[in-house]
Amino acid sequence: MTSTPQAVRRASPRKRRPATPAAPDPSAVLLPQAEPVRLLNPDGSPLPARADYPEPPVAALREMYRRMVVGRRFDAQATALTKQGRLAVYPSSRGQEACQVGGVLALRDDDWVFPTYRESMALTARGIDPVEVLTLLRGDWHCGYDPAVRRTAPQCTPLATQCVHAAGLAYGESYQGRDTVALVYIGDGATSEGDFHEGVNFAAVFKAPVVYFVQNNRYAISVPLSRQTAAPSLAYKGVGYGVPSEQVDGNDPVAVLAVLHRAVAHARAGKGPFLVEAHTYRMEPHTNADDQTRYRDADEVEAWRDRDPIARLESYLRARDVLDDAAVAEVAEQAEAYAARLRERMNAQPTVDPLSLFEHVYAQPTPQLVEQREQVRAELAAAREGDA
Ligand SMILES: Cc1ncc(C[n+]2csc(CCOP(=O)(O)OP(=O)(O)O)c2C)c(N)n1
Ligand SMILES: [Mg+2]
Repeated sequence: MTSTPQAVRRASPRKRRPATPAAPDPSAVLLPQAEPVRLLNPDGSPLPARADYPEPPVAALREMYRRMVVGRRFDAQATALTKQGRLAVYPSSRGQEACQVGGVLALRDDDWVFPTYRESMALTARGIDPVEVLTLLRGDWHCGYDPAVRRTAPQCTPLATQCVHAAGLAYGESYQGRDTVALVYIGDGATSEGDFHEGVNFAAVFKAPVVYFVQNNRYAISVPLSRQTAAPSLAYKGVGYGVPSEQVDGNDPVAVLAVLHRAVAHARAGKGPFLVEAHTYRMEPHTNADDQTRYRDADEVEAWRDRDPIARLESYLRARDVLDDAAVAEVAEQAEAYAARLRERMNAQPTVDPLSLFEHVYAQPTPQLVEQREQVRAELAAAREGDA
C-alpha cells in the first residue's frame, strides 16, 4: 500500500517553532514562602542564617526578651485583676509574646499602631502606662491614653475596623510627605471580615504604608481555623490585592522581628502595604468569660507549651553568651516590680465624675444633652444634700 501525501507529511519530523518565552508570573513576587520563616528551632538552637531575613542585632533581641518577660507578667496580673473584680474583662495574649512585642519593636516611636482588644501587652511594651491601657477594660468610657500623643489608636473591639482606619491614616501621612508606617494587629478570624479586605485593597491601590500583621492564634473564640478559611495560609489573602506577603513562625521571636523589619522597611520605602501571617497559639481562654474546655483539648494546649517563645529566646541568648543567670534574674525582678505597682494602682478606687460622660461627644452639645446633663447635675446635688 502506497502512503498518501498526508501520511507522508505526518511521518516527517515536525518543524519546531521557536518557543515563546513564558511571561513571568506576577503573583510570584507577592506570594509567601511555602513554609513559615523560622530562624530558631523550638528548643532555641539556631537554624542556618538566611540572606532574605538577616538576624536582628543582639541588643534588639535582648530588649525583646526583657519586654516579653515583663509582658507575660503584666498579662498574668491583668488576668488576676479580673478575678478580683478590678477589671471587667481581659483577653490574654499569653503565648503570643513574640508577636505582641515584635510588632512594636519593629517600629519607630513616631509610627502608628492599630491594636485590637488582644494587644494590651503590645501597648505596655510600647511604653504606655499599664493603668491607662487597662482603662477601657475596667469599664471606663474612654481608652485611657491619648491616641495622638502615643501614636496608638484605641484598642478596637469591632473586628477588623482598624484595617480601614490604618489605611486612611497611613495614606494621609504619606500624602503629607512623611514616611510614617502604620502597623495593624489583626486576628485570624477577623480576616474574614469585609473591613479587612477593604482596608488591604485601599492600602494597596493608594500605596499606603501599612503592615497588616495577622496573629493566627488558631481560634476565633470557639471557631477553629479549619472552619474559618480554606486558604492554605492567611498570607495568601494578600495576593488578590497585589500585596506582598510572608508567613512566619509566630513563636520564634528572632524570625518574627526579622520578618517585621523587612515588612516595615517595604512600607516605609513607599512600596505600599505588606501582609504578614504569624502562626502562633492563644494559651489562655479567649477572655476570662470563655470556657475553652468546650472546644479544645487540654492536650492540644499542652503541646504548644513546648514552643514557648520566651524559653526559646532565652535558651538561644544563653547559648550565645549574651544572657546569663544574673541578667535573667534582673529581668524577672523588673517584671515582679512592674506587676506589684500595677496591682497597687489598680486596687485604688478610681474617682469618676458622672458629668464627664457628657464631655467630648459634640463640640456643641445638643439641647437634649444639655437638658440631661442638668438633670444629672441636679440629682448629684440632691444626693450630696441627702448624705449631709
Ligand atoms: C464585627 C464583630 N463581629 C463579631 C464580634 C465578636 N467577636 C469578638 S472577638 C471574636 C473572635 C475574633 O477572633 P480573631 O480575629 O481570631 O482574634 P482573637 O480573639 O483570636 O485574637 C468575635 C467573633 C466583634 N467583636 N465584632
Ligand atoms: Mg484568633
